[in-house]
Amino acid sequence: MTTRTACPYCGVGCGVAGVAEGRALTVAGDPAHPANLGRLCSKGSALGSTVGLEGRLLHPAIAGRRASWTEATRLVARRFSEAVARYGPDSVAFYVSGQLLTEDYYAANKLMKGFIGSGNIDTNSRLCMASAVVAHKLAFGADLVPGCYEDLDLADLVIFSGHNAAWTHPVLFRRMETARARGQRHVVIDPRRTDTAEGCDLHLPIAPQTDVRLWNGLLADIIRRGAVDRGYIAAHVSGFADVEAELAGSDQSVHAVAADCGVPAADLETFYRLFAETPRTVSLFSMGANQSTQGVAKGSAIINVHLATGRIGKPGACPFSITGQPNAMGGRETGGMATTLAGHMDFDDVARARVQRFWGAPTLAAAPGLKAVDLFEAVREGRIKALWVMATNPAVSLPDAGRVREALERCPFVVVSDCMAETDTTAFAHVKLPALAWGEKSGTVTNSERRISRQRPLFPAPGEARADWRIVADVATAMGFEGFDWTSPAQVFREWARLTAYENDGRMLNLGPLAGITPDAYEALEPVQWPVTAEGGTPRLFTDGRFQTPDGRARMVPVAARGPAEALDAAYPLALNTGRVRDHWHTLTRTGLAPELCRHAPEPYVELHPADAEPLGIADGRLTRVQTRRGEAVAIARVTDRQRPGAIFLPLHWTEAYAPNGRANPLVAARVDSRSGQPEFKHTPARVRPYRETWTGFFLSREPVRAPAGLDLVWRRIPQAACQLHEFAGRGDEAERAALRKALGRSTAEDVLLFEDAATGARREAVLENGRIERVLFFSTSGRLPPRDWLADLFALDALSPADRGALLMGRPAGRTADLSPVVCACRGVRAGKIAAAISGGCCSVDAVGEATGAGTSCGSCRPEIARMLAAAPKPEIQDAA
Ligand SMILES: Nc1nc2c(c(=O)[nH]1)N[C@H]1C(S)=C(S)[C@@H](COP(=O)(O)OP(=O)(O)OC[C@H]3O[C@@H](n4cnc5c(=O)[nH]c(N)nc54)[C@H](O)[C@@H]3O)O[C@H]1N2
Ligand SMILES: Nc1nc2c(c(=O)[nH]1)N[C@H]1C(S)=C(S)[C@@H](COP(=O)(O)OP(=O)(O)OC[C@H]3O[C@@H](n4cnc5c(=O)[nH]c(N)nc54)[C@H](O)[C@@H]3O)O[C@H]1N2
Ligand code: SF4
Ligand SMILES: [Mo]
Repeated sequence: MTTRTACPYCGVGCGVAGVAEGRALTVAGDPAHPANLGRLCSKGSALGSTVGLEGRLLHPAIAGRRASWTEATRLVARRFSEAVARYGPDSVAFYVSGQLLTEDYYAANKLMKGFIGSGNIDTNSRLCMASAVVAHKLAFGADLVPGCYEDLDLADLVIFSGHNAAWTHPVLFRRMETARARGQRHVVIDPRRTDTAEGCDLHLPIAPQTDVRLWNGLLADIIRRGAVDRGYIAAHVSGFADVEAELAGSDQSVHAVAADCGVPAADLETFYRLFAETPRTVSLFSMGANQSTQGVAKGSAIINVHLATGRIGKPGACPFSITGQPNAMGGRETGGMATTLAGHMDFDDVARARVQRFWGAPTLAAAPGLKAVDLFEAVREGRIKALWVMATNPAVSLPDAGRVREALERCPFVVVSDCMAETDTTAFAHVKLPALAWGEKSGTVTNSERRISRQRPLFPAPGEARADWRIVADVATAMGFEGFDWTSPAQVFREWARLTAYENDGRMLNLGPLAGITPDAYEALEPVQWPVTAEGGTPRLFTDGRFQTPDGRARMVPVAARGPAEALDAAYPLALNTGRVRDHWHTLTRTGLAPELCRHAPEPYVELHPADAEPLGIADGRLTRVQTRRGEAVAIARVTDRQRPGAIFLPLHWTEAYAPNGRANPLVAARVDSRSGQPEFKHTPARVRPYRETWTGFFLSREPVRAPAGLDLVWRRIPQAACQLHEFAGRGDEAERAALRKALGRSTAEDVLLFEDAATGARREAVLENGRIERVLFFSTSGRLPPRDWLADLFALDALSPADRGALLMGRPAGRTADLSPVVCACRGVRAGKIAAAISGGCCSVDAVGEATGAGTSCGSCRPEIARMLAAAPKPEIQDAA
């Protein structure tokens, strides 16, 4: 039986058609879902590899020992009640996530703001969407996303502002590539030449954090050209004169702006002209805009331009803040952020009284609570006595992560609800509560275009795992509160939909017609965009030029260009930027389970420009230290001119479990935008140094192994199809290697193959049991190690052939050379080497490469990378026909 559900990863919100058999799952894109029309990216396609039960948290645990639900629920209720009784409601906090369902979010927010009576519930969307939320509220009167995906099909110009859509919203990107075939143009504003920028019409590799200057310059240019829509402004917009006055305060000539932004004036001129001439323009903005101490200003500067040109509420024209997580939007709706109350209502007396009445709540939070970074600082300072973390991994994902770990360590009572038993955050939990995972849970999510979709279960609940909304409701009931006696997600949803309609005197977030939805109708709910009216959903907002402000007019907001919070200096001369890779999702708790998703970027890397690498002796592929005033990471150097000189990039994904030295966030400063509280993840002053390892090695085993304590190694675990690969490097001598050998455990097996060469420092050993390979450990002081693939594949065999056994310590099968290049196509497992061979063999288009190698023919996420390889390949000589 096929179940229609929604992908648990990004905010595109693709529909997934899944067929489950036991715990096995095959997935395809849901052709009927309007977000993806049947497509999936590499992550969505690999969902089947991530739904096994290995590593799952399947029963509650208190202080590391198994406990019953009754015991765990009572303990959590008691500790929270005690803290509230002794220290007041603001002594407790929830830290939640855009990966919760709307029903979960609604329940958690109701408990904290309505019954405990504190505003202290914040979400990881603070790290993600908070700046856009504030910019929306300033301009539109509420956190409203004007556009829809159809606008991306209809636009003639799409601007990607700090948005690497090719990797982070791949299915939408492919949709826009289709539009490009009919002439849509793409401008990318990003300091890096990303796969989104590769092959676009115009890439503006701006100096980090100069977006406000660029967008202000654009508005000034539009004014100069007389391209302002005076009629629209007169009818629908306030604040234009103030913005104009602000712009007049500095030199807005194209030359001056281009110089400040570090881009060629001619390119900026091209962009400005293209914008002025193209009414159907969508400006997408994402983390390159939001994750900044000027995040709100960046959003406002973008929205200002659209308001001044009347490019909003019209087909193919809008500013478009794209959401990251599957339900970032749902959290913003329900009140998951400490700065809103619920249902797009704030903390004014009228709204507070209304929500209290609706909930029948004994009390109500009087004021906004602590925002994520401040919240964890309050935990560290001992002001928070009990903390409950749900569906997020703050020990990895918050900035200045060392400080966050200190906070968790010091907190008297930490509860973590997660699907996985061992994350960097559950390590600090006094109580672990097992949550249902994707494929088990049931409820709704809202994607980037305000579209509500159902997540439906494919499997029965494993072990004792429970729905997040139910865990919250049980604790609320155990605390003695009424109003949490729901028995299904449909009931929670109905109550939520009723709240959106309750005394609604103009809130656009309104699901009124769904307030009476029957259980059957909830089961069958088709994707629908809010506001929901009697006629159905609403694709586009503001089509009548009315906004949710008291006078119905949008507001332009003057914004001044500033620098980043912490300027570069001689000691830390490089701008550290952080972000995502194509096939991984955040802290690897799920994509790390799919070996095919671990191949594209197997281990932590740092991208830097040759001009920064060469003087320091940093070569491509070598281990490199990245240092800031807060911490250090070690990563493989990728020396490339896709980076700007002076700027470096480190992915955010790796954790204690996978690469303890490769974590980004111990390095990132916890500086936030003063209005949104969103951290500046994209800019921390840094420096790089070669790591200078004296030896390297790798270890293959059937089970994952953690980096041994007490040894100063660079350690990475890379899951393989049939085993676990551990790569390491050290700076010590033979004693260090001996200590590692000891830590990895001596084998009791009889059958040990060993090769040692004291002269070259090489040592290779393989352990077999009953003819089956169990472990392989290779060391080298010369840097020469064989490829790992063939050895890793041997773990799939029940017994080795004599030939394989003979070749084992060579690390490669006799007479065959292996392709060591990275995997480009995750779905078909095609490596760069094979693609390069196809290109030099005459394939001159992405499709031709696909036909020859299979690469790019499944989900298509790798197509931009293949295009890049094609563009970089030497062109065959073209003979002029005489
Ligand atoms: N594969 C994958 N996809 C994901 C996720 C994932 O983990 N993996 N996570 C999801 C989530 S939660 C989110 S929030 C989204 C994020 O999606 P994106 O925002 O596209 O992702 P990032 O890589 O964080 O950052 C985007 C770009 O901002 C650029 N940038 C840095 N500084 C500046 C600047 O000063 N100005 C400008 N204009 N650009 C700058 C970076 O170089 C980077 O290329 O992705 C979602 N999709
Ligand atoms: N340096 C740097 N840091 C960043 C960013 C950046 O660009 N640079 N981006 C930031 C952004 S935009 C984001 S969104 C965050 C993301 O950061 P996190 O939210 O910390 O990352 P995830 O790995 O998605 O964590 C989700 C956790 O919830 C668990 N989980 C999954 N589903 C469920 C469920 O249904 N219920 C429960 N209870 N648990 C579940 C997973 O196992 C996992 O442990 O990272 C932020 N951190
Ligand atoms: S684009 Fe990929 S990750 Fe995002 S929702 Fe679609 S399939 Fe999932
Ligand atoms: Mo995000």
